Amino acid sequence: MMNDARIQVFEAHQRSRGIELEAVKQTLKGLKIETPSWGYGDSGTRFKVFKKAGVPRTPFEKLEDAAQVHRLTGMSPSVAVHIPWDQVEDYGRLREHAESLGLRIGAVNPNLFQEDDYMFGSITNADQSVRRKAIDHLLQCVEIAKAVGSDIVSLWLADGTNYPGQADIRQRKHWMEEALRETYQALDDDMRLLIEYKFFEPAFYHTDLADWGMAYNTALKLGPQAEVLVDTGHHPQGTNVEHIVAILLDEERLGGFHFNSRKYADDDLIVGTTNPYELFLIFYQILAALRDDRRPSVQKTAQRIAYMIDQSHNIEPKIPAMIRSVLNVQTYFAKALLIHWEALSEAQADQDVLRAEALIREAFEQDVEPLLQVVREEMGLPQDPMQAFFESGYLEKIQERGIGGASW
Ligand code: LRH
Ligand code: MN
Repeated sequence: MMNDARIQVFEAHQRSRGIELEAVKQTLKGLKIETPSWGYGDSGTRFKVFKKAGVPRTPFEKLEDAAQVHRLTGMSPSVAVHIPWDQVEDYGRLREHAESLGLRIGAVNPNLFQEDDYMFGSITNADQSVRRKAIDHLLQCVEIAKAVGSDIVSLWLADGTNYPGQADIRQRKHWMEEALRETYQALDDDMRLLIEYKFFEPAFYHTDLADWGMAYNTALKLGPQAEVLVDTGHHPQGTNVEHIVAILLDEERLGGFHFNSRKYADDDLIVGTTNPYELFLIFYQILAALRDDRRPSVQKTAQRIAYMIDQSHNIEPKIPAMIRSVLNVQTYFAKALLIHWEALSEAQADQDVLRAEALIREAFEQDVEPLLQVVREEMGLPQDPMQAFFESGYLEKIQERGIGGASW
């Protein structure tokens, strides 16, 4: 356990900053971050997929690896699945296996980007039979979500074109909306359809769902169970992602995140490793919305955001990379919880620009390690989840799986 002195210094300092630590700890204990089944498999770039020993060979083994992350961090009780990467005979058995590991199946992700038929698009394809095939896959994923007890279908469309003139962009939009309407109508009342946008790749001229505005417009047209998913790697350089988050929150259409980080394009690197301040500022906007008693429906939207990791660990050991990711999200969420909100609203009211900026940066600069240690202690979790993993012998045990596990 970290020496009490350091924790007492931290607690005294936060009290002097006017921070209510008990409330902060409660909020931190409630933070849940879903991990992606595909983050445990082999993955790579168009240049190379490096095969590693011990990689899970089945969706069942992916759940077993995910269970290690939850056991050690206490924050990842659900796993997102991708169909057909996680296709199984009996989804009831997959659900039971998850529950036997203390997990639940989270977002179900359809895959409309790996069939040859989708070369010119899936639900936007000019060929009606291809659109029908794609819609049937979406409807199958809605049924899989019901079978595994999931309330989220999370859709990313790779659809787009590579050259001007290649296709009728507006006609594709109508085919897309028609297909999503049919999918939306298949949802149960407690389910949500999350719409993920991306400004390019694999299409290199136009992408049918390229930015938050197109996803938001589509969600509005579908209905209240349709929301936007923000993948932090899907924006052009220079985009103010936390601004988009604030707008989608205020419009009550922010449904979830795919957290990762990037330096150039959709690099899918470990979240918080290249631009931690952006991650912190995203949580600043979310916590500001959570505290906004003037707008209870915005608070409700902020309370049910689905926090998910979406990364490809091309060279990193998979499970440690996932533990690192969850701990990074926890760290920057904790820093945002240490914002002095009263002082901030005073500075904003006084239009005291430098004071306001300082209050935000100051929270980012807080060392939250003592706080995280106390929270882990109170949750009965190891002080250093990463060290605990390496000492668990689990990595050695899974080497028996050999090389050639699941990859996407
Ligand atoms: C697309 C994406 C999408 C997933 C895939 C694994 O870039 O972010 O969320 O389906 O990665
Ligand atoms: Mn994503």
